[in-house]
Amino acid sequence: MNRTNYYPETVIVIPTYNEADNLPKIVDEISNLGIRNIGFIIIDDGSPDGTGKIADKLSNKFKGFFKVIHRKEKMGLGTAYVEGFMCAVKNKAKKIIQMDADFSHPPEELISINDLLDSTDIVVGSRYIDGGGVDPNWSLLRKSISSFGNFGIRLLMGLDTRDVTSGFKGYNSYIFDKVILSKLKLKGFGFQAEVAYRCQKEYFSVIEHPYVFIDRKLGKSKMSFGIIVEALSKLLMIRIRG
Ligand SMILES: Nc1nc2c(ncn2[C@@H]2O[C@H](COP(=O)(O)OP(=O)(O)OP(=O)(O)O)[C@@H](O)[C@H]2O)c(=O)[nH]1
Ligand SMILES: [Mg+2]
Repeated sequence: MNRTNYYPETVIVIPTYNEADNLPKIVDEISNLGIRNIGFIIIDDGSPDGTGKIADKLSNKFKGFFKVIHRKEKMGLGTAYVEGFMCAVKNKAKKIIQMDADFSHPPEELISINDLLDSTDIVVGSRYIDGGGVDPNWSLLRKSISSFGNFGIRLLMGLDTRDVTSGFKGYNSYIFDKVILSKLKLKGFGFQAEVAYRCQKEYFSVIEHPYVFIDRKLGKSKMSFGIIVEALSKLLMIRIRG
């Protein structure tokens, strides 16, 4: 197959920072789901554990579309997604699905998300609708922080979507004609709500698809207090300025 002339129908966009143990496993699971004409875009921020090199090896092995974007240092989830989505659009992907590398987003749900994208503009993997949920091992405190945080951001931004901080989402790529990627501002997990806000302003149709968020088994979380402060302060500014 001539990979230079090969356009994927569905592209899975995965940002990675120190995911050496997870990345090969998740690519393997996703590849075996039987989704037609699937491709991958991995955005690695110079992971000290060698995830970038592992991604290159996977790219050489994979038969279809597989791009690895290497950035020198850790620059945040939001900017990684922007580069990944831009690359997907440039390569004429029809559907773009974002997910984490750490198995918190169950790969098997991709089948439904991919199918649902035929009947709606956007699909949001949702923890906060019937059938969705979070890891049963979470303490009541952690569950409360997560759901109140989500509810607070939803209220702040005036969003209809129930799971506004979801990082498990699919888009028909034409939405990025209206939601201008270079204008997105948030670097951390608040990026998810910023995209949800921009999509709602353009009246795109959204279907929420339930999934259960499972805690990572391998590797470490990159969530930090700074990322939460960024989300709240910048989202407030976006809401005020529109
Ligand atoms: N390229 C890139 N990827 C990142 C960055 N920060 C996190 N990631 C990746 O983004 C995904 C989500 O990051 P996690 O560390 O799991 O953060 P989280 O899901 O918000 O936190 P947990 O709930 O603890 O898992 C994973 O695939 C990470 O490897 C970053 O700055 N750059
Ligand atoms: Mg995670």
